[in-house]
Order: sequence, then C-alpha cells, then structure tokens
Amino acid sequence: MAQILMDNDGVLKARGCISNLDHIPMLCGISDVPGKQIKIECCQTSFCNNATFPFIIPSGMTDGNYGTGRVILIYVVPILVVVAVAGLVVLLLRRSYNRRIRQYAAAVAASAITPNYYRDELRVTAAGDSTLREIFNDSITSGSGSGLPLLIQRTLAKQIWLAEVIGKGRYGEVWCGVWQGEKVAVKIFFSRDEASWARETEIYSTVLLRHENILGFYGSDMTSRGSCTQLWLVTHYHPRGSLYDHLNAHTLDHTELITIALSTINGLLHLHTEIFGTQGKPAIAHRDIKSKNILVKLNGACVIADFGLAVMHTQKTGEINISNNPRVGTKRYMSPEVLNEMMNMSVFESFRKVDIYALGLVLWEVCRRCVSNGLVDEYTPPFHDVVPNDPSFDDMKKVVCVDQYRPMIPNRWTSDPVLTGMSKIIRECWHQNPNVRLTALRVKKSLMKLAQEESKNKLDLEY
Ligand code: C9U
Repeated sequence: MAQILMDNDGVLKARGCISNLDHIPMLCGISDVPGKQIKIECCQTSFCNNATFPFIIPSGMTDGNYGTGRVILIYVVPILVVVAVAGLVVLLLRRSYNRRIRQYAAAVAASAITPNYYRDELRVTAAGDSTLREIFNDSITSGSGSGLPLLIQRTLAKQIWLAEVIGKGRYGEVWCGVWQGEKVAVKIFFSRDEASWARETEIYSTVLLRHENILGFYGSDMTSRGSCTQLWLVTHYHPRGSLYDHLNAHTLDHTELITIALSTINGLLHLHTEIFGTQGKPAIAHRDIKSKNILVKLNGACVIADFGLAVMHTQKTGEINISNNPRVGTKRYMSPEVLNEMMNMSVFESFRKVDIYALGLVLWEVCRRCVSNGLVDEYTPPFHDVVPNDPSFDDMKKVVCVDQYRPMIPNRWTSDPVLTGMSKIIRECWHQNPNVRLTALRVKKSLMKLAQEESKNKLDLEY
C-alpha cells in the first residue's frame, strides 16, 4: 500500500502503511540499515506519514490498524499456536500408542493359548516405520503363533491394496495384494466357509507353524463392510503359483522332481510330528492334500497351504482336536477308508494315513511331468481317465474302493532309475490298506536315498 515516487535526486522514496508480511523487516527504530541503503522513519498517529509526499491513504488504514504489532498478532501468533498444538498432539499420540502396544503385548503374552479371533482388541492404524518382514521376524516373541502381532493383524484388511485375483474356488478368492510395499497373498473366504477361516486362523495362531515348507502366515482379519462380513487370511506370496499350475505349465528334470518331492514330504513330516516343550507343536493332519494346495517357491521347493480342515493331536491329553467344519476333503483325493466310511476317527494315526494316500497321488502327478529319455507325459489330474470332472463321492467310491483302481504308472518310468524308485514309494503311499502305507518319515528317508543315488549317478556321468 506504499506509494513510490522518485524525488529530484533520483532517490526512490516510499511511504505508506505496513500491510503485509514482506514489510515486517522494516521495523521501527531501525533508522539506517547498512549496506542496503534503506532509511525507515516510523510514526504511529493517524495521517502522520502524510507530510512529505502527496499520498492517497486507502480507507480503513488510517488509524494505525496495520502496525507491526498488529501484523504479528494477526499472522504470526496463530501460526505459532497451530504448530505448537500440532506438535503436542503428535507427542501425546505417540506416547499413547507406545503405552497401548506395551499393554497389549503383556495381555497377549498372558493369553497366548486362547484362540484370538473373537477378542475385540485395540486398534492402531500404522505399524510404525518397520517393514513387513522386520515386524514378522520380530513377532516370534509376541505370543501370536506364526503370524504378525495381533494388533497389526487386526488392521491388515484396511492397509492392503488388492492388485489381482490369482485363484477362485469353492472357498472364495485368492488375491495378490500389496502391504507396506511387499507382495502378499490374500485368501478371502466366502462367509459360508467361516469354519475353514476360523480353523486356519486358529491353527496358524496357536501353533508355531513356521517352517520352510509350510506357507508363511502374516495374519488373519475379520471386518464388516455394511451387512457383509469379510474373512481374510494373509500369507507369503509365491509368484510361481500352485504345484498344479506349475505342472500344467512346465516339465521337470530329475533334480526339480526330487526338490518338489523332498520339500513337500518335509512340510508334511513337520505337520505330522508332535514337538514337545514350550516352543513345541501338536501333531497336525492336513486332510486336504492335493497339488492345488501346494505352492512352488522361487527356488523350486514347495510349501503346503490350506489348514481349514486340519486336525490336531497331543499325546499328553490324547485328545483329537477336530473342528465342526461341515467341509470335507477333495473327493478326487479321498482315500478308500474315507470313501467307504471305515476310517477310525478316534485314532489320530488314521488321519496321517489319509494324508499319505493323497500324497501318493500328488507324487504321481509330479512324476508324469518328469522327462526321462526325452519322453514326458502331459499333465492330468489323478483318475482323469475313469471319473468325470468334479466327480461325485459315489464316482470315486466305485473306482477307488470297489474296483481298487489306481492311476496307471507309465511304462517309460521303468527305464529310469529315479522314476522307478518313485513308483515304488507311490505304490506304498496309496495302498488300499492304510496300515501298510509308509509314514511321512519313511517317505522322506526313501526319497533322500533316491536323491543320493541320483546325485552319485550324475557325478559318475560327469567325471
Ligand atoms: C488358489 C490356491 N491358492 C493359491 C494360494 C493360496 N491358495 C493361498 C492359500 N492360503 C492363503 C493364501 C493364499 C497362494 N498363491 C500364491 N501365488 C500364486 C501366484 C500365481 C498364481 C497363483 C498363485 N497364478 C494362478 C494361475 N494364473 C496365473 C497366476 N502365493 C501364495 C498363496
């Protein structure tokens, strides 16, 4: 609002009122600023600066309204107050967050055994600056089974960006998602299959299931969207997809075959084995082993997924912990004793035998895709030649129990030592009599022997 005029000496002269922040450096009392050649003369009464030059003073600025003190009061003080209040709020929130985390960790540690998905815990919206893997690795002490701390699990659904659907089935959908910059797999269950979600959550949360051949678990979340309940299970993401996808798209060499077989049995052996002590686990039987429930890691080894039907057993109590899930295993992979309803459900070993039968079928699917002497078989699911797509219980019962039919072992396998060894193991897995079937430990030992012979043969050929 200053008027600038040139006087006879060619010097710029200005006068007016301090009306914006740029004028603040022109403080009254500074009469001469060295080097800048600014001369400031201040006055404070109405029209006091109207003496030297003609100047039209805008209305409303005649009463010293725009003095320095006034500008500071209007602009600077409110800004300082806002900054101070914001700082205080951030400080208080951080303190409260840290206190709640500590309280929560203590509560979780005190109730580590209780299934946790019905408890209404505190909620936070951020997992700090840690990356997913850092939080995951640190969470071993949180008492939340295999996953992230419960507090963080509870906010997963809000924080995950779902990128694309990678699987659909009777259970619901599987998505590839992103959480804190990392890819994750998200299984979204239909609400009618809540029992599977609850069982899987319980198994992962109460049991330390971390193993290189078991699908890694981050967390589980139940959220309400309107009238709809969403059930999420968040796990590691494996870009190669399921063993079923992999076998459909690729053939295998001997090393790849042995890697798949050994890693799968390693995962199953870990499940089947009870580990005693504080860091222990009950024996677990899977009850839905199939190539779609096995995932292939980037290093070619496999992990077992889907614990929605699993049963647990501890020798100490002798109790068989089976959920009241109406779901049954996949009919194509059902063992003869399940199909003819002769399985002894009161003996945990019976559940292990059912898994081993299904494993035999999976190993057969894998071996067909292994190249020997330049030959390979196309991918087919077991019994593709004798039952329709989506076979009924009775279709399977007729084939497996009445006809006692098993998938055909191709002739070409007999001229390959690895495939011959595999066919022997496979036959002992899918035997009609469950008591004659191999245990997971026996399968692992036989496979390791086969792997040793194969690597020796390979070395003999190379040198
Ligand atoms: C559909 C079966 N399934 C796959 C995954 C899961 N189920 C799952 C199980 N429990 C919890 C969460 C997820 C799963 N999948 C991946 N990766 C993956 C990558 C690519 C595909 C599939 C799966 N493709 C399918 C065929 N088309 C191309 C992509 N990782 C972890 C779990």
